[in-house]
Amino acid sequence: MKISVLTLFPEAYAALNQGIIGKALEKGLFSLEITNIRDYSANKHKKCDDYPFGGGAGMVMTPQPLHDAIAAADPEHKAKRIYLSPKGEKLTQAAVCALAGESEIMLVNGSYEGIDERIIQLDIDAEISIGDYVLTSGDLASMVLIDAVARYIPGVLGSEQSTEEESFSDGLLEYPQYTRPQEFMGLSVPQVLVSGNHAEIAAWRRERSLEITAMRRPDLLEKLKNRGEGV
Ligand code: 4GX
Repeated sequence: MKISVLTLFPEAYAALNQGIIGKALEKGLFSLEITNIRDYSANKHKKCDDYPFGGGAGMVMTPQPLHDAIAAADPEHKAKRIYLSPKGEKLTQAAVCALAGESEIMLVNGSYEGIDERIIQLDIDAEISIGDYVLTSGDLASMVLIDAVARYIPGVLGSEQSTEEESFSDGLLEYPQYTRPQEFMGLSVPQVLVSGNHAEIAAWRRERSLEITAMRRPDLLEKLKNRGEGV
């Protein structure tokens, strides 16, 4: 998979050269191509924003640098071109999984009060939001999306980790995890987890998943019931 990113803050993406995603990039399991939108500004000062028509606070990203950067990064429109915005469709695990099935995605990042609407009309295939809050640019949202999508690329997660066994994939929140030592600050690991009885461990984990989901995310349980899944 190829992920291209268009941004005014290319250095921010160094954050992805760490940990599991950094390792996956080193191994070439997917590629990341970062384009600095400013490099495409035809303005003599490399300006990429201007005042909004109609007035109002803040600045809007001008269409020319964005349009030219998009055309240069994806001349044959092979990529699914995504604009990150609070107005977009909410990112879910199902949407992440679907995006991981694309061969190329492009993430277009707006700063300030957003980008000229004509870019969305002309060049963008989908608008995605990572949640109902407002960031200063799309870049952290893009990195969230890249991180979540990368987990589905074969080889990115170790064989012991899996995208199957965790929260949201089966529609439930995850059961609690424990590791050594067996006692810490007077708190013991639940006895069943050290019993060696795998059926009892699985049953205990299922119970804890159902319990925490009922407590914190009853909406998720409701969804499972409506899908006719026995929970
Ligand atoms: N999920 N932001 C986009 C610029 C902007 C402002 C107004 C359109 C309208 C965000 C999110 C997010 C901050 C990215 C504002 N674009 N992106 N940017 N929530 O908050 O994805």
